[in-house]
Amino acid sequence: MSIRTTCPYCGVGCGVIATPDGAGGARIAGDPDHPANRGRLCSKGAALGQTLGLDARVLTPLIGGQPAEWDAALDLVAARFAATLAEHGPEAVAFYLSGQMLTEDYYVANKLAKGFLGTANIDTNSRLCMASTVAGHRRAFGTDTVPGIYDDLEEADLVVLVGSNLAWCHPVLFQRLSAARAARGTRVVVIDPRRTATCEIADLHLPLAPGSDAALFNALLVALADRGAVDRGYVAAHVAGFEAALAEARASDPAMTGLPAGDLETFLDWFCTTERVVTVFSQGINQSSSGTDKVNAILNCHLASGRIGRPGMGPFSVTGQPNAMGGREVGGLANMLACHLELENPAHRAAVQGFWASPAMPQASGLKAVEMFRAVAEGRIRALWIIHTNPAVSMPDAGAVAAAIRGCDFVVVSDITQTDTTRLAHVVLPALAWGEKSGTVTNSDRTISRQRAFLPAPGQARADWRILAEVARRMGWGAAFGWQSEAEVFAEYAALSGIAGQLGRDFDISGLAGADYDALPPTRWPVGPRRQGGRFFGAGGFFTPDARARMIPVAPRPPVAATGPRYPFRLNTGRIRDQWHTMTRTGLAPRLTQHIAEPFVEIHPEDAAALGLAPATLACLTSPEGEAILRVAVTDRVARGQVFAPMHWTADTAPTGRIDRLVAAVTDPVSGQPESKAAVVAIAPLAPAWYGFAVSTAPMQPDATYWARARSETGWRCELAGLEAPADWEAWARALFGLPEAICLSVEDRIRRSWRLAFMDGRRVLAALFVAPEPVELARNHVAERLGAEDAGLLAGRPAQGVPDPGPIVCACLTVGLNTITRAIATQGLTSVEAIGAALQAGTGCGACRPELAALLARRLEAAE
Ligand SMILES: Nc1nc2c(c(=O)[nH]1)N[C@H]1C(S)=C(S)[C@@H](COP(=O)(O)OP(=O)(O)OC[C@H]3O[C@@H](n4cnc5c(=O)[nH]c(N)nc54)[C@H](O)[C@@H]3O)O[C@H]1N2
Ligand SMILES: Nc1nc2c(c(=O)[nH]1)N[C@H]1C(S)=C(S)[C@@H](COP(=O)(O)OP(=O)(O)OC[C@H]3O[C@@H](n4cnc5c(=O)[nH]c(N)nc54)[C@H](O)[C@@H]3O)O[C@H]1N2
Ligand code: SF4
Ligand SMILES: [Mo]
Repeated sequence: MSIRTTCPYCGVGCGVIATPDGAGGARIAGDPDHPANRGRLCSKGAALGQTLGLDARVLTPLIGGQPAEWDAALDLVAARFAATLAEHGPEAVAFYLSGQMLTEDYYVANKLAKGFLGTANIDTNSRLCMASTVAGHRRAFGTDTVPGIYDDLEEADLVVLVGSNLAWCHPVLFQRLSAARAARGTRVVVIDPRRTATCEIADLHLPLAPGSDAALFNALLVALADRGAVDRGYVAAHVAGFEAALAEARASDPAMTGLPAGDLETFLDWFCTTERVVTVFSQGINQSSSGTDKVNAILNCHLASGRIGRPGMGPFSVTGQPNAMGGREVGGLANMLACHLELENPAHRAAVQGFWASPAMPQASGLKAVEMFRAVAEGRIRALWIIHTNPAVSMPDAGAVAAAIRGCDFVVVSDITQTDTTRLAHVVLPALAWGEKSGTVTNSDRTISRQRAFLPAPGQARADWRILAEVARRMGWGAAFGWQSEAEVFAEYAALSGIAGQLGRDFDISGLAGADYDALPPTRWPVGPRRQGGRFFGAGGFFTPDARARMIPVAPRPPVAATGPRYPFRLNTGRIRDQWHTMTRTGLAPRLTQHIAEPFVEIHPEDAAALGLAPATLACLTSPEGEAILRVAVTDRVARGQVFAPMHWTADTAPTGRIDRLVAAVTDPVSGQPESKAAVVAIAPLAPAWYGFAVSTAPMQPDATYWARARSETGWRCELAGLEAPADWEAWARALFGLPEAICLSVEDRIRRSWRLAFMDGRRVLAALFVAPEPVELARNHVAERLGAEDAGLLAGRPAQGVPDPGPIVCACLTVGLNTITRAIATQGLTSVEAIGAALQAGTGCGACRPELAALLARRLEAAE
């Protein structure tokens, strides 16, 4: 039987239809009836079926790393939190949560912390993600309200993407925008220091200087004013602060952006002369020491031009995590209460406390993520519960954060698998994963969708909210935490939102309090007596005392860390197409590691030449905080003086690739959001004595200076490098593979000083290692596929003559390789992405690789000219 549910990855919130196969797996398809995706899925969503296995799961509670009974674990957690509370007060306990928790989980955690433990020290990874948008929205609108809906992207004539790599991070929205552009000629502007895959549909790319967005949007505000594009009527009726914001904008210097005058002018002209404009913004804006101001600089332009809350118009913050929006609604952040009520507003506080009949409520905001881990390090927080997030990897200054967690008196982590963070915990609690748990999430356009279980609960795993409620019961609050199902939790939350609605807040879903939870279709809030769904603010009605929006004067500020002789490069960080954050789930899908299988740093060709960095060698990056070793990707997609590295690798997958070890814990003064996109680093070549590539049917824990491992269809693959070559390669390889007895076939090439070793059990190849003094060149996917074969043909490193090597996989959905595509372009004379699709099917799945296909075509045409 098929079950309708929602994708657990990005904030697009695509509907998924899962059909269990009865053996623990499921067939996954896009839900044609879900308004977010209408049947589409991206490569990550489509590969969800490959992530359902149980072999990597934690399926019993662990105390001190040893399996334990639930009762023992829960008693211990309750006792330690109670003791810490009694001895050191509510400031000494803390929760660190996640925008990936379901709304019901979030509601219960928040009720326990704020209402019963009486601590406001409950913050979430949304602090690293959406906090600047939340703060910007609240300053401008009075509440954290996203005015628009997804349809606006299709109804706009101009879409400006600022600090958003939509093609890779919100692929289904990217597809919707691409289709609209093809159909009606929507203009697209991409504002990003880097030429990303998203630029493939850009009519204009503005590679502005890192962190200079506020100067750009100030220039836009001035242009709107000087060219008659201000909506005087809207401003007069619904906006306050126009003159002050404009005066401050006039004082700032557009030259800060470093953009060519002609390109800047084109942007200003397009924006001023187009009524239907949507400005999409994401982490290039939020993750900045001036993120809140940047958000307001964008909102200012939409408020001044009155282009907000009408079809095809508005500022549009796209959320990252599947329930980033739900977490904001339910009050996950240290300064919020549920339903967009404010912790520091006495009337709001009293309303929530009354509704919960709670014994204790904090009077002031708690510690925000970066401050929270500082307090952990300083021993001010002595009991910490981390749920559904991996801060030892994803927090800035991650080395210090890991040390703080390790040093804390008592740490509980709820997760589904072992991570860099669980390994530091006293107690690990096994949670139900996607497909097993049930609840609701809210996507970027305020649509609430159900996640539904379609698999049985494995082992002893339990739903996150039930674990929290069990601890609350053990602390003596059973009556307030006595729900029997997530439907009951949701109903309580919906009822509370009715009170918020009465208090004049935007978030009211009281209309869903009695709804049929099981059958709940995707529903956009609000759903209350005052209003239903739709857009906000087209006719004003802001949630400020005078119902007017506020324009905020913004003085642009550069990133806090300045580059200089010691750290000459600006390090930008972010995401890749086929991996999700710390890879605990996407890393299980072999199909998703075929696109990019190891951590890398993108560097401009001239910088690479000056540093003596050849493509595919390794570079050592050093910041004031730490060090990393990354594969060198030479590309002019980044500007000179700037480098880009992804955030996904961990101690588990590539210990020297943990990028947040380099990022300083510098934050925005208003939102507390860290500046994850503007670290400073020095770069030097690493000079390994050898490079290696290994495949094995079993996981490898190499003893090498550099390694990065990933799953393959047949087992594992691993990139390696070392500063000193072992004396005996065969012995070293045996230790690496744990194969002391296997038969070894080895080939030494004395001229190239390279080694190839295969290990067999008499019949099948179990493992192979390739070593060379320079980066090993071979057909990696081919070698990985041949593992397990009954001959050692894989030692050739590439397919036999006459059998073409598909090369690195470009289209993850249909597994089509680079070589196959370039060959077909050349031999079949293909000239369009559609023609490639017709010939090879590449790009016809999720479409996320279409920008790459277009780039291959462009390169081919260039070469032909
Ligand atoms: N494949 C994939 N998709 C994801 C995720 C994932 O892990 N993998 N994670 C999800 C989550 S939680 C989030 S928050 C979103 C993030 O989605 P995005 O924000 O789109 O992704 P990022 O790669 O973090 O950063 C976006 C861009 O900001 C640019 N940038 C850096 N500095 C500046 C600047 O000063 N100004 C401007 N204008 N741009 C700048 C970077 O070059 C980068 O291309 O993605 C979501 N979707
Ligand atoms: N340098 C740099 N750092 C960044 C960013 C950046 O752009 N650059 N981006 C930041 C942003 S926007 C974000 S959102 C964060 C993301 O960073 P994290 O939240 O730390 O990353 P995830 O890998 O998504 O962690 C989710 C964890 O939840 C676990 N999990 C999965 N399902 C369940 C479940 O049902 N229950 C429980 N209890 N656990 C579960 C997973 O195994 C995993 O360990 O990273 C931030 N860090
Ligand atoms: S775009 Fe991809 S990752 Fe995001 S919700 Fe849809 S299928 Fe999931
Ligand atoms: Mo995020």
